[in-house]
Amino acid sequence: MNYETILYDTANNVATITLNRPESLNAFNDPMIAETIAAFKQARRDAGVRCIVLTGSGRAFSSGQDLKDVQRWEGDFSIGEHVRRGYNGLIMAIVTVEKPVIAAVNGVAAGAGCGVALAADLRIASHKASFIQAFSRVGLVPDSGSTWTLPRLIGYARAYEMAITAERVTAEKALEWGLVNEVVPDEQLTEVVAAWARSLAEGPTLAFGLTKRAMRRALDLSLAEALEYESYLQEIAGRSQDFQEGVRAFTEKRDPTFKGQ
Ligand code: LHQ
Repeated sequence: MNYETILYDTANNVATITLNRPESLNAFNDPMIAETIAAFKQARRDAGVRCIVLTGSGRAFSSGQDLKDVQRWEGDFSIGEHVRRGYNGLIMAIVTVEKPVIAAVNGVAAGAGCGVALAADLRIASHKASFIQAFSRVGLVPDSGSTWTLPRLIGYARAYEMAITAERVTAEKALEWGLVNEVVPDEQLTEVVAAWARSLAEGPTLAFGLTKRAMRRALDLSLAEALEYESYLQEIAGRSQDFQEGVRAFTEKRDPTFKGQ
């Protein structure tokens, strides 16, 4: 597939999606929203892809909605429909793909760009990264799932503070708050993310995908319902080649070779 606003690359069972509008700090215009959704669908369909990395080109992860596009919107333009048709689909594409998604946060993630980073399963941040719930700077409410993800990740008070102050949260603060999994020196980000992605792509990726489904679903379930859903998914994982291989490797005292099947 040919993309104009993003880069899509696969190597070693890892798909890397790079937001590629560096002149606007990777602001989302309509084509970039559509192409990022298409890229996640492409990665979902490709059985050879066992881990997905999302990052930005240049010095930013993403500055959110392209505000220069906004100025061209006509009077009766529906922002609600724009969000419904665009960002909602993008967030759902990220959270429903049953493969681990790593956001390699290379710089600022603002507004919808922050929401997109928060939708990933893991966030590895450069020490130059920062997170800004910039929506209120332009008189809007958080979208792109931020009202759902942010309080779950860092608690209500901090989430609300980020939303109403729209202040920059540094990578170090984000680590302290549990917003990111790891912070690394900028020059090591690519290497550290590649090591994470390689390790995940060599893992029992069927189980990783089912784990994502279970944990995301459990956020809305009672304990009794979650226990039942775990049993259901364990039935599936327990029939996988990876389970057989894992047990065999343990008894043979060697490292397992997982196929994600
Ligand atoms: C940009 C942008 C940008 C265009 C930097 N657009 N060009 C949903 C539905 C409908 C409507 C609206 O929104 C939403 C959801 C949202 O995402 S709302 C939040 C939208 N985003 C923002 O409010 C963030 C705007 N950007 C900034 O506050 C700053 O650029 C940050 C803090 C991200 C980075 O600051 P600096 O490092 O100082 O960079 P800069 O401001 O100098 O930007 C560099 C260039 O990028 C500059 O262009 P220029 O031609 O002057 O060099 C900016 O105009 C451009 N740019 N963000 N969102």
